Amino acid sequence: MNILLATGNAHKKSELAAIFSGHSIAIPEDLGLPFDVEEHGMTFLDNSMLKAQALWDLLKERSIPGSWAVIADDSGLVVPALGGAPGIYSARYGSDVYGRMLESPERNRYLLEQLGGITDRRAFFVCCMSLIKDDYVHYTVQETIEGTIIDKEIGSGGFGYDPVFYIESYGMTAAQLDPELKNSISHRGKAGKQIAKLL
Ligand code: ITT
Repeated sequence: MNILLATGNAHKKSELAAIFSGHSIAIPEDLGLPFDVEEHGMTFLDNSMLKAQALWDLLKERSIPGSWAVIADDSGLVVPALGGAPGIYSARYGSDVYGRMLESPERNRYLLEQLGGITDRRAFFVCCMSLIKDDYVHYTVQETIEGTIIDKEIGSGGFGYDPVFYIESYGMTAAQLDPELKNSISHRGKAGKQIAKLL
């Protein structure tokens, strides 16, 4: 099946391409589609469905030939000791303070500053993934992976908050995991597996 991913994040694309390896994967850029949707929802669910619907509408509006399924993923890091932050604002965390989008290492430093003096380091990643196969055939699943936030970045794999997200049962950060292993246990990997079954 042809799958169009509602993302501009290259790391997500490569993780999702591995999860949906039996299918042909494209992102809007590959089809020359100008896809930039404002994520104004209040939950991962809102934003995931909003991105999927916006891309589905665009696909139809442009009459792109072929039979397509659209998949969107809204994800982020939730830290209970910070009241759930960065949560749905994970990609933009700290940008209100700095007046610009931060690079991942800067964002991780900002997160560690916010956690200064806090001993409860529990955190989890959330991934809400939506599939649209037809105007009236929509599916959404949401998954998590638990970990703790450590005081410095370790590892060079993955992306975003992976270097500060430590997974107890593997004794390493998400950035130290082999990509295949990350995909088999992560929030995105678990959600993707459910969506793959629905495909
Ligand atoms: P798209 O909306 O274009 O897909 P995005 O990066 O803006 O790309 P989100 O709105 O879903 O995606 O924001 C997710 C942010 O949460 C992402 O930029 C990372 O900072 C963080 N994040 C999500 N999944 C992650 C993972 O597996 N590892 C590390 N950080 C992750």
